[in-house]
Amino acid sequence: MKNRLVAQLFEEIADLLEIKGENPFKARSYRRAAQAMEALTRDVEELAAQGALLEIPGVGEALEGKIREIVATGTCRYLEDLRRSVPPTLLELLALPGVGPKTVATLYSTLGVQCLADLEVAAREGRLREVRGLGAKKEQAILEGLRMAKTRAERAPLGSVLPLALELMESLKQVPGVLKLSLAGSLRRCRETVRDIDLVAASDSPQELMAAFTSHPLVAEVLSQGDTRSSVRLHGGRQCDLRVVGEEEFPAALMYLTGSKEHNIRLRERARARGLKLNEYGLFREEDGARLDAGAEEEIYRLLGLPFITPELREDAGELEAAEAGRLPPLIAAEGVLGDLHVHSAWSDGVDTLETLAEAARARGYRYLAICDHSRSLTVARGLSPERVWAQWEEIEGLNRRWQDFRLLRGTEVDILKDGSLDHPADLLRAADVVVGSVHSHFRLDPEAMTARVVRALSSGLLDILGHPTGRILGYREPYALDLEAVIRAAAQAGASLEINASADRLDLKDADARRAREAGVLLALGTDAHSQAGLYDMALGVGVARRAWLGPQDLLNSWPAGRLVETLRSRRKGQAGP
Ligand code: DGT
Ligand code: CA
Ligand code: ZN
Repeated sequence: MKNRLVAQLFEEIADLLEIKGENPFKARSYRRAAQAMEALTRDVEELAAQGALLEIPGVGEALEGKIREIVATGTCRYLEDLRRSVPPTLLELLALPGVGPKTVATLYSTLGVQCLADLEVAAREGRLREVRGLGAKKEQAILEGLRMAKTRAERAPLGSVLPLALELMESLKQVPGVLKLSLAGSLRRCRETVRDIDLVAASDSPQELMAAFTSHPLVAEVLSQGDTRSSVRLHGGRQCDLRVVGEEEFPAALMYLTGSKEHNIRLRERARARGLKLNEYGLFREEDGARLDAGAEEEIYRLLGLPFITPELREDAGELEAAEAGRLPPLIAAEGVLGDLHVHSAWSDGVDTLETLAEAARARGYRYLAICDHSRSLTVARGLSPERVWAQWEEIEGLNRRWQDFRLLRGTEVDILKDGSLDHPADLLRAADVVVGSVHSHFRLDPEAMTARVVRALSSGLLDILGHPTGRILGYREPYALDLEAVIRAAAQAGASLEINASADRLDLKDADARRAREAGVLLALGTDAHSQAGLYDMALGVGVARRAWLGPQDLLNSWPAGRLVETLRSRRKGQAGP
């Protein structure tokens, strides 16, 4: 299907026309046709072959010719001419939030801005605020957008990289001679963002493995290739390094490449203090250089007088001291998560029915799934009125009669309004199985007002879980200005939980904050915020964050069976009048 291609090129034509300041109707007609192409259920190539392109809404004779050309050649002359008429780097500006073709046109014509670097200089020098139609606020927003774009290029969210890495590993495992293959680096430690993908393998035929690696379909460019180390850039831009060692060296190499660097340094000091030498090739006796046999990382730790330390804890954040003292906490594992406490259905802005979600949850082995659709103030997400929530809960009760070992929980994600009041009446909230409350509007309140807003919502006693407590979107939106310490105190006082939102683009609370919350006596709750059954997979990311926060089953609501969970939450909400 070339439908997407045609749509993309038409969007580009529209952008270029607007940037050039040409007749706005012309640009609009290309955009409309692009939208029609996106929505088209039939194959545009077939339509072209049948001479039926004019049946597509918004496509007249001028556009018909261009579609034919694109289908046949992958581009069209009109677009090529337009591309030549403006600096190609100008289109990169469109990736910034709040920067559309009109702004680009203004920046180009008044300040001569041709690329991101020009724009950054102009914004830093305060020249944007002088331009009519831009102003100081826009200048600030553009600087912020430029900064976020830079961090995105350097570090990608865990959830955007992990699937690529796993797919790559799946095929590399099949290569003859491969004995061991593992993730390493920050990805294995489940850091929320990663700079690159580090892989380590042990193999009998390294050349064959390297050849498979560098010729993999996910690879866009080979940066370097050798028998022990190769480096590639994947489609989408992420770098991936593969290190291949002998089987004997594998545990030490894996340990070294997993890091963190700080953890490694502490381990090497510890080895030295015991007359040993630890490096990426193995563990050796200092006096005669003899190798100490270690078949796995566990044995290296044991030879250093330590229990195994799981990769998520290897940050030199107290794990070595705790290991030494025999006080490493038991950590939550995927199997310990009995249910997902934050999921959206097609009743609001999700795509799947309650039944589909329930079956997907059951297939994962969950005992429960909390359906928490949006409340009415969130109109963009088709939020539910109280009446609709009651109706939904009735459907849930009906469905629940089907299962012995599984339960949909009657939940809601109620909006915390600007003043800290809640978007549903107290009687509805008291009757729920699970109440998640979240901020979805007025993100730019000053820190005092934002903190007071959230604290008031928590003190209502009607929230079980504060959803995505800081509101950040990885790589796109900073946490809102908020006194998190005060929020943690308020949650502790109210007996409410804070969410670890496991959605790939949030991971909110983050590891260090979740750990602090737990230390202040607050329980945490894992929720994927899934808007489709596929979103349930993000739980693995949330578990990674929880482990990095040193959380065990006793620290997470998700390890409670449904009965205890619902009874505890409801009895706490009982008799609360609300904010
Ligand atoms: P990243 O890539 O920034 O997300 O984080 P990492 O931890 O994956 O860092 P990376 O890819 O530079 O290196 C992978 C591992 O290799 C790292 O976690 C520990 C080890 N490593 C790298 N450089 C050094 C070093 O200079 N000293 C020691 N001890 N270990 C290193
Ligand atoms: Ca790395
Ligand atoms: Zn939300």
